[in-house]
Amino acid sequence: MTELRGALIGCGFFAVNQMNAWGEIEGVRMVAICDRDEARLDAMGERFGIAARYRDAAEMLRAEAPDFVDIATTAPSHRALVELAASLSIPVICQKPFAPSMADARAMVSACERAGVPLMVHENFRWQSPILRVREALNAGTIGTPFFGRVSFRSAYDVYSGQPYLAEGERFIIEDLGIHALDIARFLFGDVSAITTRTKRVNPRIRGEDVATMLLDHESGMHSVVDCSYATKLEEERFPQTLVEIDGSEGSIRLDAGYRLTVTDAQGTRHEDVSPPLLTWAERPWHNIQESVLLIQKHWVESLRAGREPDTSGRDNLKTLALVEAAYQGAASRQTVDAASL
Ligand code: NAD
Ligand code: 89Y
Repeated sequence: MTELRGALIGCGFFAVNQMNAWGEIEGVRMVAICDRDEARLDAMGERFGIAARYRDAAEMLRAEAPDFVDIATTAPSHRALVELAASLSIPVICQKPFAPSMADARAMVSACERAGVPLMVHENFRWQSPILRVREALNAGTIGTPFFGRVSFRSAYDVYSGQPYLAEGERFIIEDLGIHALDIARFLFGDVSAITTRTKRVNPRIRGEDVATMLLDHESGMHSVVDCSYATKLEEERFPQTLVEIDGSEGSIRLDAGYRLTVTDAQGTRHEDVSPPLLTWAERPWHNIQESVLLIQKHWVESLRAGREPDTSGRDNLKTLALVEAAYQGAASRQTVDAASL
């Protein structure tokens, strides 16, 4: 097996997880890192023993010619960096949110397609092992035909201290977190034809919305509710658990707090603890997300080696991003938005 040489752009808050996960994947070596901010660049370099450090992404990619590049910057920089990778024929992973607009996202997908360059969006929530177990239970078919779904994320965890930009943008929860929940809804229930959205800002110290409730019409005919909040103070903080409800003609599935999976069907009710493992480098409560980073990056390596399109390719992610745009449009107009209109 030939070794894959990777390079990272963006040495901020979340990239540490990506670097830790790369370190666990056999046949991959991260050879170079880049950040405009020298202090962050050096901190990451020291932590992971990487000497090849660059302030400029183009300079790094030209000098190192890596087998892939992992972009862990925030959305405004994504288009220029993905187009740069495509122009140099370097396979590319890009963090979510993929782009600040559909126009940018489409341009990035086209640039990579024209160049024949694989592109995956780091849309990792569908790779959380509890969510994978829900899909397995659903695919087993014992609950019959699903007619209702709910994907719910409600918390009051302080995400602003680690990611201060979340408090500053005009858009917040749908673009940052709801995007994952919408992707999970697509993953479990299929593509969406229309979306109806209501939003609110509860926390007066942030600029965007911190509560969103969305009703989805799926192409299959089923309906689901995707709800998210960073203003929900509960007896027990659940961050970053996504809860799921599915009702079918012959039974139901619940992923409840504490990673408790319950399946009810003609055989009766079964409970299962589907808690994610605590990886050596992970820490609670982030371990659920951290495990999904490892799983999505393994999927990238397998897809790249096999010449297969990754499940959360740029092309696939256009559909999730379109739901984000449609949700903001619908929240503003208070109208149901046809997903195809985007
Ligand atoms: P951050 O601001 O802490 O880090 C981003 C880094 O990128 C900064 O150090 C910045 O200097 C650098 N940077 C920006 N543009 C650059 C450029 N052109 N060249 C070189 N360096 C550049 O951000 P973060 O909190 O780590 O988030 C990064 C992305 O990860 C965001 O899009 C966020 O939504 C996403 N994220 C994803 C998950 C997940 O579970 N998938 C979780 C948290 C954050
Ligand atoms: O940025 C967000 C993400 O993708 O997962 C959780 C998060 O870090 C805060 O909402």
